[in-house]
Amino acid sequence: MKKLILSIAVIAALGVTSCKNETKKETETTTTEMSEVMAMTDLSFGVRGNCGMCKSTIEKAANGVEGVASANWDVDKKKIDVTFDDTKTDAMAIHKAIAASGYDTEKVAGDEEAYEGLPGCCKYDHDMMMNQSGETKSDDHSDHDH
Ligand SMILES: [Cu+2]
Repeated sequence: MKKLILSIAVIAALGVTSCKNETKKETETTTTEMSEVMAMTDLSFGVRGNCGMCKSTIEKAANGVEGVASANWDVDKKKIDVTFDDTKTDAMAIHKAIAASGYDTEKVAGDEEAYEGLPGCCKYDHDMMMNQSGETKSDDHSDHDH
């Protein structure tokens, strides 16, 4: 019982300190435990956005899809890395969830109403380059005919 009270106190103390700067942190920390146990698919694709607020909106949208274990959007590369359980969801569902939050992905255009509701700093340029890896994709098998 004493131990339980102690751990609650520790959690409460952590909560207080971490809430000072960021309020949306908890969504990122709860999703990592199961990723090693199950067969997970890693996926990266381009998503347009501007800033840290975009990052949290985009990642929240991706994490909101059932089966998504982690999502990390890179503000410089305009690219998201997602890990998901492919028995529960698929790439398209993640594209659509991000688009519904107002952000363009490589495959799905962002929802216009949601885009209009974004804070001013987040109203990204629709012509922005996505997936800026700096590397050229080496699709060796892309030149065959279907
Ligand atoms: Cu933003």
